[in-house]
Amino acid sequence: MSFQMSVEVERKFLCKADTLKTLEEIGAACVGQHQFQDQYFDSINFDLTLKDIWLRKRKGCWELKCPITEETIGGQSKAAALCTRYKEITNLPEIQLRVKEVLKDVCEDTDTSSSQENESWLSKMNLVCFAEYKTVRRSFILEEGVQIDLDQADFGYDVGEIEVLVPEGGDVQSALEKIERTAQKLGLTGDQRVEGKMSVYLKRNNPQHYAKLLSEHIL
Ligand code: V4E
Repeated sequence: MSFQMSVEVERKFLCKADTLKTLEEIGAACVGQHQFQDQYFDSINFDLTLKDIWLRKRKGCWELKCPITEETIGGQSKAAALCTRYKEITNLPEIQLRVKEVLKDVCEDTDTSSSQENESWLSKMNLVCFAEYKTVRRSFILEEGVQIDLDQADFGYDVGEIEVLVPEGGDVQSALEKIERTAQKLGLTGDQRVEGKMSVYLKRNNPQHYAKLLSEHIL
């Protein structure tokens, strides 16, 4: 059986007053604006996120982001260090299998095979929603496969991201190069990773878990 799986390579950046003007000047095409709500789920002891595994529901669809293991991150360039790479899984049975595998020590063995249509699998696996927010996103395309999103989260945080989706087994290195080229065109100069929405959300709403994720080098 084959599952939809890709690697999302992404660099976040701070939105400035002139970011929209710069996007226009470099010829980025606006491909639309939409709003969505994200709900993130974990066990009450945060067994998933403490392993850098992020389970969310967006627009009625389930998504799981997991760290990639294949690539050696050590010795990477400064530009590559500013990017995150996560495996993105969108097939619900595959998501359930992976979550079950991570939670196997803290959760009874549950049969989730009949839980596709409803959300009973969440309670069977003792998963609860720990973060919920809405985002207004404006998306732009610069070169083929390179998307730039400007996000406004409803809790008062704006952030941009340059994103390339690499199909499984595809060329992550070339994605990193595309992101670096785009960052240069946008005039991004900082050499610090920029915080994502979740980081800021947890800092404000669950400082204890935020501190734990920081100390485990997950955020
Ligand atoms: C992977 C991750 C989290 C899940 C949310 O991922 P993110 O890409 O930040 O969300 P969003 O809304 O932009 O999703 P998209 O539409 O691009 O799929 S929450 C924290 N992480 C880890 C993480 C990290 N350690 N550092 C940075 C800069 N980002 C994310």
